[in-house]
Amino acid sequence: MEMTLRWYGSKFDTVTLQQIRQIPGVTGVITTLYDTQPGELWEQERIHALKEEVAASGLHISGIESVNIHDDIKTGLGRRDEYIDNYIKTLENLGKEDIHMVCYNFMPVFDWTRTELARVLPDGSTALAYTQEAVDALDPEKMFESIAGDMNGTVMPGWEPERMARVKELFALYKDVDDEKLFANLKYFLEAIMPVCNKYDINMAIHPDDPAWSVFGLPRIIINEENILRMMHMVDDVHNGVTFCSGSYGTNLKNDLPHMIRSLKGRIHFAHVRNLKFHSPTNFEEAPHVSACGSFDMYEIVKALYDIGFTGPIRPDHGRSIWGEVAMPGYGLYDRALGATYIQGLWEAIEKGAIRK
Ligand code: DNO
Repeated sequence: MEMTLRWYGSKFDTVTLQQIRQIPGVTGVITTLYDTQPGELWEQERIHALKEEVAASGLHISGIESVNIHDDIKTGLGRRDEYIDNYIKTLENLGKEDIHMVCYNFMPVFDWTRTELARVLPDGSTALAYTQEAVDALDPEKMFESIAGDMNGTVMPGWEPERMARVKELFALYKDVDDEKLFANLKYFLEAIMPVCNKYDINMAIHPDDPAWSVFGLPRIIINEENILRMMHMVDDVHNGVTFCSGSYGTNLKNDLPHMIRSLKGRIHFAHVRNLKFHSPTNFEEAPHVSACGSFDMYEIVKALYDIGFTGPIRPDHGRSIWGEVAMPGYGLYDRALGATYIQGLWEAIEKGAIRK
């Protein structure tokens, strides 16, 4: 594995490349052209400039999170073929710049959904949190408004104000899209992009739906082992893989995370490792990465990744806001840096333990 950190680019992130470079063991960043819109073609020059900027700080680009998918592709409507063509050209440009991993999601309307961005924990830190009760009580059109005040002036991925202004229209777009339709549209997209992925050896890593169930009655398909295996088999190519995000699959306590990792051997191209603390099956917060602080056995999760021979980029995921840091919720420096060193500690112990046996 390679330890990485997500970085949104110097115009958008409160964390600098220099700071990331100083986190022990972190050698790469997972980044994006954050100001591009879904469906837009990424020019090679811009990718190249980003690559140079990252390289100048002594790091490199380990992958992209995300090249977002236009709603016409997810719904199978309108200009989907044109947007798929742009996606293919974007992948080609990434490949030419020697970038080989792309994370994306196929979630309708909302990307990841949390109902609180700053739940205060007993130690005074704040964390992202979710309760189903809050979602059930909310008009989806008010979802953005309900959390916007806690975004610390940042633009959160999937929660861009321009997109949120169109929520009603987006809901209308998905009105005839059910799980089967979404699977079919995903298949159509994957089949179209696999040739370019093969040509440039680009690993596509679909991000799970977060939370891993339907919200606001919208279809959500990347939620459990059965569905991801279906997705992998329907376009059976090694480049059609997944982002294993413990905090997303883990929202559903029925998902056995280490078991899922083992069943996805060879197709996990990217790992997001984080812990959650449950108060009930539908009320949880994003805990510090350490096992003792949350509900997951992080040792078992990292061990499963080690056991399947995972060699891709791994990143700590959302952190709490600690030590007074003001940043994009989930994406401050300090708690994620602690997460990065903790995960590396687990990895080292597992690796050395395995060698000595
Ligand atoms: C949230 C992230 C997601 C993820 C996308 C991938 O913090 O994990 O926004 O990046 O779903 O496309």
